[in-house]
Amino acid sequence: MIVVSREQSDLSAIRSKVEAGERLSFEDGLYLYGPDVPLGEVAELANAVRERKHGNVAYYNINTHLNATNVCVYRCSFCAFRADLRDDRGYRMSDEQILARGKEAVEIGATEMHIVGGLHHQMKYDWYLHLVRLLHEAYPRLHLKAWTAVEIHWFAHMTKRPYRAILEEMIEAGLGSMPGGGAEIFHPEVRRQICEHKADATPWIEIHRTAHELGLRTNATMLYGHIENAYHRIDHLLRLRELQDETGGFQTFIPLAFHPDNTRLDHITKASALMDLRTMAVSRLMLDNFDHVKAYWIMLGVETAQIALSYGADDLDGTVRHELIYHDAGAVTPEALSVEEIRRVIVEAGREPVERDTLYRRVERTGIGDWGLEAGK
Ligand code: V47
Repeated sequence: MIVVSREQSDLSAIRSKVEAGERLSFEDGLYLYGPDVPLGEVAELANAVRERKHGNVAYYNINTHLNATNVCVYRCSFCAFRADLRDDRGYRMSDEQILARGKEAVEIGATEMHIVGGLHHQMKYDWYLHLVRLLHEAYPRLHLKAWTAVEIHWFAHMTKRPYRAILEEMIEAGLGSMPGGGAEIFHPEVRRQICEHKADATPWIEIHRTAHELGLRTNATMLYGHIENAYHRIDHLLRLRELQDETGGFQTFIPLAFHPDNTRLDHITKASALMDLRTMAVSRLMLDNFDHVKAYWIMLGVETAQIALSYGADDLDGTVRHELIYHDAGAVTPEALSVEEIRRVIVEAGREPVERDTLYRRVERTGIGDWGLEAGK
């Protein structure tokens, strides 16, 4: 339960708490979003926490995306990626196409494939399970970070089986971890307006709790810059912090700025870079029990992501290939960065680039496809 007290916040009290490693309250979070607090001050505090946890290191990985279908039963108002069953834009990949993506991933030296997609009206759970098994059997070293809690909820609904049974079967087929999507904004006031029918906060949290109990590491996201306000954002962060206290299973938090193009919310102006940076910094400060905060360059743009490395973020996600969700919604970032480019972005920001695998183990490389984990990891 989120406790809201009558405590008054001010910046010097917040600074003392951050310096002493004490936890910030709901009111502190709201205050940090308020007009009285200069962004530079929030950044300084977030950067202190980031450097306490990670020194000067900034992480990246070599990764690729697979969205095996965009056909989706849900109609989230913020989504430009989904298509109807009979839409010309609708697609579903064949086994050959999926395997070709796996082959390409291994050839470019990727350690991770991020797999999410639509909830196809006609495809049964077995297709989604088969897809994981197919890729894992062909490319066992490729870590499959797959399915949001919304997808797991849909599989459980289709099969009338518990989340645990679905997750156990997916792990057996080759699932390595879960991405943090589908969280959007947990507060029902917002959620019922932007994604009314899909899994709400309770199953999202329960599925991540179950995944953590089964030893899966997962991520968490927050979609901001649409109809929500600071109250909803802090509520969202504290619900995540509460589950992390209980399980410790989250690895990374990723704030995601809403991109309005081609969505039903296209009248909304995209959040400014200042709002992106404040959200990054406030997230770092509120989520004291999360190891990592990611500046997803695809969503932020390379320049803002680079600056975010001094606003609380310690990770840029990866080189990325075949990203569709943001590019369909108007993102103008490149389709991929080369390893040289992502390392340069980090070095230019004054940080030390470290290649990691999905579980944040350091990767050592002697060639593109020739990689191993640092000794002892
Ligand atoms: O859940 C969808 C968001 C998420 C739009 O775990 C949109 O490492 C902005 O979760 N504008 C999917 N956002 C992406 C995601 C993610 C990304 C990178 C890394 C990780 C990770 C996870 O994208 C969705 C939704 O919140 N989204 N449409 C849009 N128009």
